Amino acid sequence: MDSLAILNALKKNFALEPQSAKVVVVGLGDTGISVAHYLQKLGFNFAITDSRAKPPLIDAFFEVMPDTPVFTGGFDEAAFKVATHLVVSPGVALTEKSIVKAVANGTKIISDIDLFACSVNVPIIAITGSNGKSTVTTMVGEMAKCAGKKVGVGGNLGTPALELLEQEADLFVLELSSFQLERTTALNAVAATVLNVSADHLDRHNDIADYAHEKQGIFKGDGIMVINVDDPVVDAMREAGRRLFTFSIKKEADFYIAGQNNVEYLMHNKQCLMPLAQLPLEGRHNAANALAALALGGSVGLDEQVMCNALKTFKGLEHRMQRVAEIRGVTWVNDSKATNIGACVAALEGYERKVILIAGGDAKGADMNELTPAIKEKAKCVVLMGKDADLIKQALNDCVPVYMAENMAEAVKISASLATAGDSVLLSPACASLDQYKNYKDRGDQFSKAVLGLLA
Ligand code: UMA
Ligand code: ADP
Repeated sequence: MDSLAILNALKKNFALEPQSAKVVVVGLGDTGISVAHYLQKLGFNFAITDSRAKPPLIDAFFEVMPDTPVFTGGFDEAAFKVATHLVVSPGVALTEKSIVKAVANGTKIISDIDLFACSVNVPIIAITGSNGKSTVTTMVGEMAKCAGKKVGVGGNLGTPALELLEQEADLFVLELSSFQLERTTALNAVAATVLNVSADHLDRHNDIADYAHEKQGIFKGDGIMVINVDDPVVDAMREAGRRLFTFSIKKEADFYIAGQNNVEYLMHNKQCLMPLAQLPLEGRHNAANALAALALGGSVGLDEQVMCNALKTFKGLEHRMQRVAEIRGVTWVNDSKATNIGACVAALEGYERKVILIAGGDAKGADMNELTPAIKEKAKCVVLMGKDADLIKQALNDCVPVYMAENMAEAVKISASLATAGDSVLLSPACASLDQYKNYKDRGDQFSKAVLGLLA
């Protein structure tokens, strides 16, 4: 879209005009920096504020935009007072006192996703859910590439949406978090899905109903709804009069799984698309992800056989059910991205034989009792570490043997001493990693390093 059309859309949606707006970008992270570049290109007046004394990216930012006013070490009250618009980064809660005060004074809150939505006139596919977002987003991106489309893939996945505007695209695929959605009003995706809803981020949302409501925001507009009928919370989001595709791994739906002559197939409208066994990913939940991706790709007219070819060669993402090694008959699996209970339960459900589970970290306010039934059924024993290890131990109430570890090296050592040939050791923490690690990747890398160390 050209600048004039973008400016018109910003004016229409948010009364955001370079002549009159005073914009404050809240947060100097990846999102904040992408917003700063965007606003500068369009000729807006803006400042940036960040609650941290020295946000990690500040030096690099000043090298490219040395003249931008930046206020750190707290949100600048004076800047908020004169602001007409706040573009708030997803890592900053809208319940921050100074933001609540600004809203009460009439300041508009918008997100980078709002700015993005006002700046494109090609289809956007939008994906949220408690688990599977990154996998499905990447799958749909691969499908579109295989179909010869120029596709921009990003959002919560990693590349901020506004950075995707730097390259020409005829389709965008965005992973969106509840934090991004709760402050977005302008998105009208051509197709959108909430993959599933289970407890997560309850340290930022009031309760699971509030969290689900924010996720439901992805369906704003009139695009096709892709609905997981196996999840009652998602199923209840259907809207009368809207075009929708359903998917299920349990029963017949628009996209589903069915057996024919002892072979399970991914199906669409009673037609076999491909044998499920040709999907090269562990875990039944990945069949659900593949069906969701097929429905989303189908919504923009991608050819079904091309989409299936993309699925057959899909490598999966690191730190999600990733097989690290088989050592002396023991299989070690890195599922460090399981940062909530739903992901850990899905991982456990994929096993027929009981596993040794390494779990723990920051529970983010979740009720760890919800983990107990799956552990009781699928874990031979559990090795716990991190800030909320005791919470999990209490929830388990001795239903399986529990071992406590100080760090990953110790957790792997204990697991190795408990495992015998034929066992799997699964790192699927059900918790965030930030209490002990830089992020889930760091946690997964430390696991892999410790596991490979067993070979020495
Ligand atoms: N922060 C402050 N003060 C501030 C601003 C930020 O303390 O004034 C802290 C935040 O609490 C957070 C960190 O700085 O711990 C980064 O926050 P941010 O909003 O600046 O984050 P970005 O660097 O812009 O990255 C964000 C997403 N991060 C979050 O939502 C926390 C990234 O998702 C996303 O890839 C990126 O935008 C591009 O869209 C990451 C994430 O962890 C992967 N997301 C959560 C998840 O997947 O569970 C929601
Ligand atoms: P997200 O981006 O939503 O965090 P990922 O694709 O990165 O999703 O996967 C995160 C975790 O959730 C991993 O542990 C993965 O094995 C698990 N997972 C992936 N898809 C699903 C699903 N459909 N249901 C439950 N768990 C899932």
